[in-house]
Amino acid sequence: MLKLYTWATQNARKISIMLNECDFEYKIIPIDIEQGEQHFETYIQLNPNAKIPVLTDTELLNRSKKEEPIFETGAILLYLAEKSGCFLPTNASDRISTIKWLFWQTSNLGPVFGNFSHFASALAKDKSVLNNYLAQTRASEPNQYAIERFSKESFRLLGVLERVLSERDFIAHEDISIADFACYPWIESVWQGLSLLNPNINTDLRGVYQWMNRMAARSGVKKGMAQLAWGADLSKGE
Ligand SMILES: N[C@@H](CCC(=O)N[C@@H](CS)C(=O)NCC(=O)O)C(=O)O
Repeated sequence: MLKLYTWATQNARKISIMLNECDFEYKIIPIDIEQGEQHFETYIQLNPNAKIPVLTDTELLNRSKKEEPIFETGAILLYLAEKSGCFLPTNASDRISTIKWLFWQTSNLGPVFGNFSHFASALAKDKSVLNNYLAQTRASEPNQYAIERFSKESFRLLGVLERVLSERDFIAHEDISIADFACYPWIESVWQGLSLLNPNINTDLRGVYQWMNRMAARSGVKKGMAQLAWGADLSKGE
């Protein structure tokens, strides 16, 4: 039995996409980060870093025969890829390419887009255009230096992907992989904000835009995105 301790955010959607793409059954345990539940002692025991998501698996036990919780989305994706035998190739070069792009996402795209959203969302006069979490945690006022720094770096990172995606259909190699699942929810969530800065984004970054459409058309991606869409009701548990 798999349990996903989570809230509805873009980091969490990487995992709900993977779970749906692999047809895994799983239960959602809501951790309401808008109410600070990530800081509860019971949750800190699962993730000392106090962030969602965490995955547990009754088949994954530690040396004391207790469930070993998995935190960090990159680690969760690798675990699920190994468990399912899907979306992480066995041949050495495609496998390491998948892993390197996965690390690229968690150490570049995620943090930079997160900072971009945090600072740029302070420009929104009407809070209701933002998701609840951003409305609650965004910078208190626009900081021009930070907005410029993180929007410039966001476009640079998308340019890195554009070079790759103008040559092939998916990020790490010819087939879809956990690297695509890691990048998609983040790019989907900032695209509209970035298009306010560059109205020609769909044509300037045509390869990335077409990849987004390819990703959005997949049924596992659709289900995973919908399950943890902003404001989704997680009380039903699946
Ligand atoms: N590097 C972590 C990032 C996780 C993360 O930042 N989660 C956010 C939600 S998207 C969170 O828990 N925020 C609550 C907080 O920062 O207190 C991962 O990939 O799992």
